[in-house]
Formats: sequence, C-alpha cells, structure tokens
Amino acid sequence: MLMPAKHIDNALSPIARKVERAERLTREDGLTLFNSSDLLTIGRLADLANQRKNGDRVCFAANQHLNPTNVCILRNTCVFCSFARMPNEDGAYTRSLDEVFAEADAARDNPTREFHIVGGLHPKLSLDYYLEMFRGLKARHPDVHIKALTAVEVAHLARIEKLSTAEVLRAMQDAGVTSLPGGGAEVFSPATRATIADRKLTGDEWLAVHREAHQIGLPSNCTMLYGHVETMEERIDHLLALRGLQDETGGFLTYIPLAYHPDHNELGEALGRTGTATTGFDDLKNIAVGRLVLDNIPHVKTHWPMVTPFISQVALGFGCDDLEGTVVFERVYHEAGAGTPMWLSYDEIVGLIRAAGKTPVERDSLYRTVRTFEDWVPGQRAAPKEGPEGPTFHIEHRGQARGKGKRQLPVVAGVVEGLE
Ligand code: V47
Repeated sequence: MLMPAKHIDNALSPIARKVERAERLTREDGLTLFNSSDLLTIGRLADLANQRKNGDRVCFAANQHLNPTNVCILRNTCVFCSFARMPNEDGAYTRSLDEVFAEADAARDNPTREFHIVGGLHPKLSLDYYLEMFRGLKARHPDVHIKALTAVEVAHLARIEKLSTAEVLRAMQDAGVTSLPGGGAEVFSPATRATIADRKLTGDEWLAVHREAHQIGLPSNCTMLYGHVETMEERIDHLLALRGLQDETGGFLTYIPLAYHPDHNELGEALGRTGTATTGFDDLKNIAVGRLVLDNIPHVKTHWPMVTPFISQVALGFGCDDLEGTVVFERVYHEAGAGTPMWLSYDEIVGLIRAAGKTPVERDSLYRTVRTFEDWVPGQRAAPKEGPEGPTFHIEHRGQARGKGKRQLPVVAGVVEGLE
C-alpha cells in the first residue's frame, strides 16, 4: 500500500498544474520552487518536462579538457576561483602550442569527440596563439569538435587586441571552433559580483557575447555557479536572464548548474567552508528547477566532476538528459577541492546511464547522435586506472588562497562578517 503523501508542499500545486499543461513558469513560481523542500515533487515535475523534450535518451560527449594557461589577470580579484595564478606564482604555467598538441594527442587512443578549451585571462597571450591552437588541433584531429573560450576570455582577447568581441568570435569560428562553453556566467549575480572586486565583464556583456555568437551561427552553453553567497532571488533572476536571451536567439544548447567548490580559494576560506561541498539535495534541486524554468533550452547537463557521478546519475531522474562526458584531465574544479576522479571511461558513463534505466546516446558538440548502444556489452573496454596514455602534468594546489594586497573581501554584508 502506498504511504499517504504527507510531505507534499501545497504551494507547488499551481506550479504542477502549469507544468502538466506545459505553461511557462513565472519568477514567483521559480522562487517557490527554490524555497520548497519538496524535492521529490519538484523532481517529478522536472522529469515530466524533460521526458517531453528528450524522452528516455541521456546523451554524453567523449570529451577532453585542455587548459592552456592558468595565468590570469583576475587572480587576486576573482575570489571563488582556485585555478588562477599570478605569472610568477608557484604552479603558474603557460603551455606552448606543441605542448597543447602533445596533450591533445591522447585523443588518438580514445574516442574523443570534443576538446573543451578554457583557461586564465593571460595578460600577453594573443588571439593568434589561440587561433593557431584551434587550426593545429583541427588539422591533427579533424573529427574532434572544438568548444572553446568562455565569454570572459573572448572579451579579454577583444580588449588586448583592440577588436570587437564579434570580430574575435568570427576569427575563432573561421579557425574551427564549433561552440562556446557556458562558463563565466557568475557575473550575473549581484552577490557573486560583489566578491569580484575588479570584475571584467557585466552580466549584460556576458549575454552580449553569447548573443553575437548565436547570431553568427556559433551555439553556446550557459551555466549558473551556485552554493556560495547567492540568494534564491538571484538564482531565479539569473535563470530568467538566460531564458530571455534564448527566446531571442535560440542559440543555447544546454544549461549546466555549477556547484561551488570552496577549497584553495579566498571565498571558501572567508566563509569557513574549506573541505565542504554543496549538498546533494541542492544539487538535485538546481538541476530540476533549471529544467522547469528554462523551458526553451533543449538540454540540461549534470557535471559529475563537481557533484559526483552518484548525484549525476540520480539527476537523470530529476530533469537532466545530459551527463558531462569523459572529461579527461579536468583542472578547474579539482584545484578547488572536487574529490571526484579526473576522468570516467566511456564504459563507466554508459554503465551509469543504463543503470538509471535510461538510453545512452553518444553525441557530438552540436548534440548530433554519434553512437547508440543497443549492442553494448559492459566492461569490454575497461580503461586503465591511470587514465589514457599521453603527457599530463601535475600542478600543486595553491600555497595561499588569498590574493595579494590589503583589499577587504567585499562579500555581501551578513554573509562573511568579522573578516579582517
Ligand atoms: O566560469 C570557477 C566555474 C567555470 C569554481 O559548457 C567554479 O559544457 C565551482 O565553463 N567552484 C568554467 N565552479 C567552467 C565551464 C564549464 C564547465 C562545465 C561544462 C561547461 C560546458 C563549461 O567554472 C567558471 C566558473 O563559473 N568555477 N571556480 C569553483 N571554485
């Protein structure tokens, strides 16, 4: 016999009716969802919204991350990041093009279909360095898509080259880039922006770069960093800004909530959160509310390096139809304390999706089907534990989370009190 559902949040009933009728949710609805603890009802509704769009298909990309440099002019100001270094700081690196190509060669022994390329805002690396990288990668791996440079990196290159962002985007597209990753969107949130003392991009500028990309036929992803100092109002406003641009252009492929990792960064220290992580409850809620509010974005991706493969697998029943791929050699989150593996094998990903009762589909960067798995036999291609062949390099975590100078961390009042 079924237990009476006594934990159902009545405030969700009108929202449930809207979702069942496929009606658009309002800001108020979004706030109600974020403020509710009735995770199972929210998840059931998000699952319905996802099933309507994507059925039982769950896609993944066999991808490899390349992070050409961690030198970043925002090292001392972007307080949530653990990846960036000053040029002379321990652990700072900038790869030569040959080193990037050598690292990318791991793709030869793997079914890699996408290079995901992001890095720091280096004060000197020119647009030509990146264009040559893209052309070189395309020449060496013609079948691998290039998803490269967040809006913040595009705006930075435009600034140092004295070009418009549209010109930078067109040059990237000509050099072989197929899509833009969704990072850097934290600039939307007033709370997060307040932590970035010398921010380089506003929310409107972030949207403008993505709008320009969409206009020239470069689709992109979008993200929301959560679990640091943001309010529920800021979360919903962030989602509505993404939804608004998607209404205009239709160029976003997928939305990815990014769970904040607090290790080795100034914000995490200030909040006293080193060694902690977002909760599974909030991770699932962010996936589900994202799916419900972003009714015009085709896919919602769970990022297992941030939330663990276990939460990502459960997220497949909470509105999510895309599992972040093989992710060979990811660095940004692992520097910030993500305790997850550096990569998952092809077989592990297919197995996770199958075990959740879903149908795995390998996709390319543009969400076209590459492979289905009707005849797949588990465990046949178990990958070696040490990861794929190929040169890799180890970076020590930062010695010091804090940037230099006497600047006081301007975290929103009340969240970090009594600092300094
Ligand atoms: O912009 C930085 C975030 C982003 C931390 O498009 C952090 O498929 C958590 O662009 N804790 C870059 N997050 C990553 C990115 C991305 C990731 C996954 C998939 C896709 C895609 C794109 O990482 C940054 C910032 O928002 N970030 N530091 C941190 N401590």
